Amino acid sequence: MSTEPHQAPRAGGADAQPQRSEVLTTSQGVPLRETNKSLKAGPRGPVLLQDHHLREKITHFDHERIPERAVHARGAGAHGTFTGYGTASRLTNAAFLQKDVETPVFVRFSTVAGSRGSADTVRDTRGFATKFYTSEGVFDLVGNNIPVFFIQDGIKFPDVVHAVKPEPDLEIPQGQSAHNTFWDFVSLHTEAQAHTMWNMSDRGIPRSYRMMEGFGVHTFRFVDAEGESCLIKFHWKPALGVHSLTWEEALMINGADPDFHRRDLAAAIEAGAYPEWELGVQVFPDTEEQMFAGIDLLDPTKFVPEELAPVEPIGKMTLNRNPSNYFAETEQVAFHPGHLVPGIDVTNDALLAARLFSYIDTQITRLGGPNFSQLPINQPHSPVNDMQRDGLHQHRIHEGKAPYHPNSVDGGCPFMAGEGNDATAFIDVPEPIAASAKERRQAQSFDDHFSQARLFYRSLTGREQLHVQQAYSFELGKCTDPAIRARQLQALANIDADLCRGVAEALGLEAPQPDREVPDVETSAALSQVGGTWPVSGRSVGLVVERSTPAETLQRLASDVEDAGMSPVFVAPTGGELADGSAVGATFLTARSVEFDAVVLAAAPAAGPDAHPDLDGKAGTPKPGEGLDPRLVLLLQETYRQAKPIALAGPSAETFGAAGLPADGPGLLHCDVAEAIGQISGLVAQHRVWERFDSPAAAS
Ligand code: HDE
Repeated sequence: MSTEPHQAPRAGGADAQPQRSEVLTTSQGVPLRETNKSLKAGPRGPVLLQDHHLREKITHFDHERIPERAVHARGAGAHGTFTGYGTASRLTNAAFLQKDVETPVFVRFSTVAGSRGSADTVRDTRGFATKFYTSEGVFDLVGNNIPVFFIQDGIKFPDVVHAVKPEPDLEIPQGQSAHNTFWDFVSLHTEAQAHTMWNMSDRGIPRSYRMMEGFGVHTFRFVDAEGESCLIKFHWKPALGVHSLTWEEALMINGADPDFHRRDLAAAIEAGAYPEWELGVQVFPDTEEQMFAGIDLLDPTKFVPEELAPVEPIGKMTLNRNPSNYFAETEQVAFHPGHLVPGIDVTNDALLAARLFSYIDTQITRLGGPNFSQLPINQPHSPVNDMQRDGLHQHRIHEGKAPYHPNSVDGGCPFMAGEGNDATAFIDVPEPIAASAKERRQAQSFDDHFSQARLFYRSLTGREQLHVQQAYSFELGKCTDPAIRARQLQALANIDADLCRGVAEALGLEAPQPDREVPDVETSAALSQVGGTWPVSGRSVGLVVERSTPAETLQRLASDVEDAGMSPVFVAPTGGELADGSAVGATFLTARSVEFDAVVLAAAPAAGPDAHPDLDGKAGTPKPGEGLDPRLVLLLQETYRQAKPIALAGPSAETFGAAGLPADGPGLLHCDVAEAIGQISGLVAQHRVWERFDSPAAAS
């Protein structure tokens, strides 16, 4: 079964508008003879106002930009398919979750704080929003890569966003939380501490959108055909595992390739390494208290460890098509947590309540009126038969005379679901509302702001904890206000004494004592990213070659990399053609270590006249013709520092020494061309050569 698109013009379809070979026209379809010169009174005379083409062209250009999203402005999208396993059938009658039902999807990943042109690898939460074009209408799952949020009540959203966005006087810093106002807010409003802890961990700097988990954050409801309901939390689990950059990599990428995540997603899809996630749910009984294991399920600053409530897989998503036009699709897509289908309902989470009106409201400004769901990317693939009329950018030509219900003028059409038809309708769960006084107050079960931050921190390995400590030290080191630093140290003292001590030491301050009792926690092994092996699909391997590298070596290495599902990039001292006729993918000047998950040397070019002068001093370089090219030395040293595997498939084992690396360092291989990629992919499958971090030349 599959839901075919109903009305949406598809990229590449009959309605798509590529540059065509036909005659260039004005917007009114009038053919043009000239578009490069404006109409003037003589060749050097003034431009005439009557030049309609000039005015039309410039006016359209003047209005090409729309307001960027207030949050999540920077994003990347992809199309794909979701297939239900049928395992959720016992819990919900949502059609797209039934067995083998295929549903088209569009996903938009994003950072939160930066503006539309900001860098991809900043430390931040990532958005993970999915639009399911189901047979029963659009369902949007608008989640993040972190399962907890900064605030418990939507009324605080403008505050947290104003605090993290660039400070308003100078609009500094861009896409960063490392500044006074952010830390001022989270240290005063301590319910933000748990989310902040996740941000300071490696989750804040993902290796790729393809390697992130996604979370619905709020508790939702599933409802079956009999009206039985349960509470659920949504989880996306990436097939490639959850992996992160090192902080040093993130910083370097921000300069070397600010589009790194966007490019990585598109390149993997282009190469056929389609990213996949399994959708799963944690299931809880829909009791009156809506508590589970002491955790208030309506508190979005809390998550439920998987050890307490396992994630049950209910379907799989594959992203297999890149957008054809960024603006039309990725920019104009409009998500909304209130876009629900029969079988899925909301709960009384006060954060969710504010979201339920915010998202339509924002689209009205951003997309210029109430008809945004008529934009191709937002159109349901099921029939739309609403009675909304007119408004800015109305694209439908509605017929009939009676867009109201009930009516007799148009024969009573349209009818309600169930009135002589078999349409399934959305049914609100008849949840009893306890009689209570109106009040601006939070339940007591929302009061503990620290134990889940502690739970997360203590569940990490020592290496990951060190990263957290370094991240806090960096961010607070960028805060110039001593009172803010002191207040955040106090919050850390309540979370974990060792963490607090480490950060205090880096800041040159005294570590305070806790100022309250925080309940102790069981750790959750599922939270650590270290350990395990994962598919290497779509990973990038830099193959260092030179013009003289034999064609058979080039072909063998490239085809072995491709057979392993990874992407080969030939890196050579200069651009041009290689012995097998293929092109150099990156030169020593343009390539940077951070672009590769592993490096294999089929050649070890010596310093040449084209060595970049800036690097000479840094790498202590030999003269042309002697020793390794300094840019190659830099590439190898950085790759080593970031604990990524390196193989010598041709050059002598002394090459490691010549690059200043310990010959017996972990993850340094010396092998035949035929074995190189097999050995390398075994190490890439672990994401990093973790032992390397314990050796002196490595970054942490
Ligand atoms: Fe959003 N959020 N949000 N948010 N959010 C937006 O909607 C908002 C929240 C999330 O790729 C905006 O169309 C309020 C939680 C994602 O297009 C805006 C509150 C979670 C995206 C908005 C929240 C999210 C947005 C900006 C608190 C994780 C990007 C433009 C009450 C579960 C979607 C837009 C995309 C975008 C409001 C809290 C995730 C302004 C008021 C919690 C992934 O309407």
